[in-house]
Amino acid sequence: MTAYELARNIYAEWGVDVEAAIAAALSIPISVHCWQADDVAGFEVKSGDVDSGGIMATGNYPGRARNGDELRQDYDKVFSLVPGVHRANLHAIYAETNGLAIGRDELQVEHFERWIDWANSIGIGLDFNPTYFAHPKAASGYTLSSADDEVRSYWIRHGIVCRSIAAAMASRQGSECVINHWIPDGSKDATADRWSPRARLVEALDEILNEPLAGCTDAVESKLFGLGSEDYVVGSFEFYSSYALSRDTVFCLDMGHFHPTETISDKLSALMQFHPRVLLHTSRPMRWDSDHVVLFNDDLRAVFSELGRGDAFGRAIIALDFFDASINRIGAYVVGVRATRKAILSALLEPAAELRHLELEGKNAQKLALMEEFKTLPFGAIWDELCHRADVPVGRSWISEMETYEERVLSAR
Ligand code: RNT
Ligand code: ZN
Repeated sequence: MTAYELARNIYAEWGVDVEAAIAAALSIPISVHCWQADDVAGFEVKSGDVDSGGIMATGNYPGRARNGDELRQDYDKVFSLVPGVHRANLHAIYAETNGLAIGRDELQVEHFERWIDWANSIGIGLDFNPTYFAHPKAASGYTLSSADDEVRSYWIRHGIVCRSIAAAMASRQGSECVINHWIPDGSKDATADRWSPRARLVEALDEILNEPLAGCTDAVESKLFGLGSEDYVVGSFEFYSSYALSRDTVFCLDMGHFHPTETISDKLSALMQFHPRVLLHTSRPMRWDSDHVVLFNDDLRAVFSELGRGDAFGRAIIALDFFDASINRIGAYVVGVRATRKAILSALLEPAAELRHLELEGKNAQKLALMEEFKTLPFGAIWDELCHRADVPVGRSWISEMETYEERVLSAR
């Protein structure tokens, strides 16, 4: 008997259908962000230094992708090392404009033509994000909520052109394109007026999202604080949760956007009583919103376990959001994507019905005991089998592929 068969039998004794769990785990899409490949730099023709907009990649490991071809080459490598269905998640600053400086309010789908062709050629879907940061017009710290009419309307136009790009992507790929709106707006220190920026943000978003566009699924992402917006973030949790609910828009929760001891896993069963869908940014905050590479740790497992227990995988859109410039970036991707897929598989293997039943019966010691036993079941053998079926490297063997790619490709950049 193989290790997998043994493991499958052990889970079967728990009433878990391992075959069904593997198939389901492989079919859930993970949207892989493009910005780990180049430390959120983008391809824009830049004039001088611009403020990063409150997010920061640290490190200077060699091999950063410098253009679309290099980034797509990195994506191809990553996709060959991770199992299951994936999508690629682009930001507007990854437009390919042939060296021309194009205003963000003038971007068109033609600037993403090469991305769309590539995605279609490898059979994946694209998701999209307007880039409301790292730009001279974001230097004041305010974009869509700015009091300056000219600045605000520039960013409104950006949001509008990005939605039409997302709709065009959706029609070309034959699946929805999720477009996530995150703005850095806020204040470093004690602000006198927390009201007006929020009122302006409601209006600006209403203007951007006014027209329903086929295939374009809008999401809005909240945040607690950012670098340079420690005192006040306009788009807070309460703001966007309420906005999304009242405007039939998807609410996005990033694992790094809360107080250090606050977890998003507890929020899902509350929010999803009301929100039909949520977008998740899997990330790993360390002491703050540090965007470390996602690992298969308790936090991540708890998020997907909640989706499993609530039978809510079909209502969650899963996307990654981390960036570490201090290690091999392909390795960062593969570790993070594999960890996320592992957490999905682990959630689908959980004997949720039995645990619920024990709890209902008041057998709480038994429930706790089973939860503990579950942690040491032979999960590794099932994960390996999933990788094997998806025709990607099993176990540690992908590491040498990363090293070869570094030698041949990354070190030449
Ligand atoms: C920032 C948000 C946002 C960005 C990306 C690049 O705190 O998490 O999602 O990380 O859009
Ligand atoms: Zn995020």
